[in-house]
Amino acid sequence: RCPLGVPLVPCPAVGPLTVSPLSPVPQWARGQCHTEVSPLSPVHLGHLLYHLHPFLQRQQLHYGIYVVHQAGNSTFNRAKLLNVGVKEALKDEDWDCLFLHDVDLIPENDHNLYTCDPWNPKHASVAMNKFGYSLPYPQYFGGVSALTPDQYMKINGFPNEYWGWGGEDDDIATRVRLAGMKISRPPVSIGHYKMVKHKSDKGNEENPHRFDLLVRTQRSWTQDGMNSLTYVLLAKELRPLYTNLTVDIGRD
Ligand code: NGS
Repeated sequence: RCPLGVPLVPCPAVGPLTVSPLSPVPQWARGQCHTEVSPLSPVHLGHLLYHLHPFLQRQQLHYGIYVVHQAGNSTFNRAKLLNVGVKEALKDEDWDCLFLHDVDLIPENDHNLYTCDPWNPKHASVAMNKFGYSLPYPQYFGGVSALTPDQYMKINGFPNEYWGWGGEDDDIATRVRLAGMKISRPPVSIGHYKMVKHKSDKGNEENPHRFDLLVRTQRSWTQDGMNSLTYVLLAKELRPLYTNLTVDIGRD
């Protein structure tokens, strides 16, 4: 597990990267957060930061990156870690855009602007190398997304109840629809991402309950999300290249 976890990058072991894929959250131009989450090694975070800082600087954005680490050995919970990254990032600054970013995805095109669509939640990672640079299915919302704080609260944030791999991104796509919005996307020629290879993550095994949870989204989304988020922040360190959050989010 990573010794820490986001722009929300979630990392097992010490906590999440709310980039986390847990995540550190990069934020820019008067407010954008990057969050990534995922149970990945510090090597992935190093790669991401190496590419992301110059990328965001070329776009002349004011930003911050928050990496969210999931403390302990409980099953990974990407979406909850991202909620934590957002909550903590918004305590620091009045960010106007939140990027929720997996730690293993590197943007490949400078025209992929890390800004929010003022009208609709944006799905940025529309063309990943692992899917042959196309969407795997029309409603896919995984990888990298961007919402204004208003949009994030309108969908009640991300679900807290998906422990393990899969389904949470589909739940989020459903929330967007149920909240009366649409998914906005950059052109496929622009939303290119390279996934840094890794084996399947220990502590992030397939969630066997994900299909049961997904059929309940319509009933659960107003009760499960930012308005029900609980966690214990174990550490918040301002490092030179990112803010590192280590959080106890409980267990399944
Ligand atoms: C779907 C998953 C999503 C996942 C997507 C891509 O089947 O959470 O595959 O997965 N939905 C469910 O399991 C319900 S990937 O190829 O990146 O491992 O994001």
